[in-house]
Amino acid sequence: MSTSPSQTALTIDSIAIHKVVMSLVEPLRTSFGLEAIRPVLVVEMRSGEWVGWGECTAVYEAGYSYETVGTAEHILEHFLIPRLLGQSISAPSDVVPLMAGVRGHPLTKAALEGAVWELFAQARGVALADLLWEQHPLDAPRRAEASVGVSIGIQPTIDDTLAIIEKRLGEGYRRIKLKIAPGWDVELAAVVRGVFPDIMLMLDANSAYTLQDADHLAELDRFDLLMLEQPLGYDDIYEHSKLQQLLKTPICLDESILCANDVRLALELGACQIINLKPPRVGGLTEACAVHKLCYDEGVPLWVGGMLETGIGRAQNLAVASLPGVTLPSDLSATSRYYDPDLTEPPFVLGEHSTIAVPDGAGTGVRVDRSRLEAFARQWPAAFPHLT
Ligand code: OSB
Ligand code: MG
Repeated sequence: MSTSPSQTALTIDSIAIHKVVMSLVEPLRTSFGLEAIRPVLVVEMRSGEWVGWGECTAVYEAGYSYETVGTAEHILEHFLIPRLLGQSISAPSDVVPLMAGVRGHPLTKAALEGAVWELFAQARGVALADLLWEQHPLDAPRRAEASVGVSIGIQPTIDDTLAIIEKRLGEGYRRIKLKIAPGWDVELAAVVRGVFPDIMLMLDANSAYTLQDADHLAELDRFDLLMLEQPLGYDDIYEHSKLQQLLKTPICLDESILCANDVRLALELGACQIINLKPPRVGGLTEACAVHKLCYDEGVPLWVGGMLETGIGRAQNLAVASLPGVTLPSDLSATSRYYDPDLTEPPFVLGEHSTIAVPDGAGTGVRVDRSRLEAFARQWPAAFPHLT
């Protein structure tokens, strides 16, 4: 490297999009649908000798978010990539104002932003986790491993759920999250609590209820839940503040937190007690660092959510989960639970005490396996002919 590490300026020379098909080892059923095969847009960004990778977490349908793979490709190709090509950037966060002229589309922007962060981590020869920590230096250091838990989808029967919980506890996961929906909630929680009285248990509704369900949701208070994630509208904060007054169970917001200011609003209104931080949902790692700093300063419990990312997005989420303000277990399980094989090597494995080690090497600590990238890309035309 010719420049001094803190003054690295990088020019974005090229950006390629790879369209790959990822088949989940275990499909996930949520209140908004079933995910089994995911079309994923992977961004490969080059600057001189460096390569940075990003992943767009938008999926086929507008279920979790209004963004889809189709909208993401359109916005990338016509509006975002042209704004970045040839630009010289002196810090990763410089890319945020370059994209600000395009409103919304956080999952799409995050794909490019993540690649820029990786470029800088590589060029500076530091771990992405350390680069993120430097964004807002705090009294506390980052952690060498992230505390993690596992998320379990809606199953055909409660007995099936019990069997999966048993298996996950056996694998070493210490925090269990169950997806719920109307008709799959209070009885499920009652049975699970009866069988596993002491586990760290939480529920995620993915916006499946309304404020009229408040009395029903209050029945969950008996089960000593760690939290109830996003019970009401995907874009709501106000009604969650009404619901939180009626519940003892802490509400955690996921879908409706799109930036640090949403966290401020939610805290001022008393809409939640816990924040789920998904870096792509807030538009990327720069805003993720801002959310983290706010929660750290305000003493708000925080954890990192997941959206079934490949190893590219998972490595970035893991770096965020290493930050000191992340105080609760994150939705980051072992690679083998999601994809086998994944796009990246080495796989993430579950360590002692329900943790995953945060890579120390330069960059994200994972490398993309190009032959797999190409093999998964070849599956696209047959799997998603209308998206070619
Ligand atoms: O709501 O947290 C969510 C997956 C896709 C979209 C939304 C969500 C999820 C998960 C998966 O809960 C968490 C995981 O298995 O890592
Ligand atoms: Mg959620």
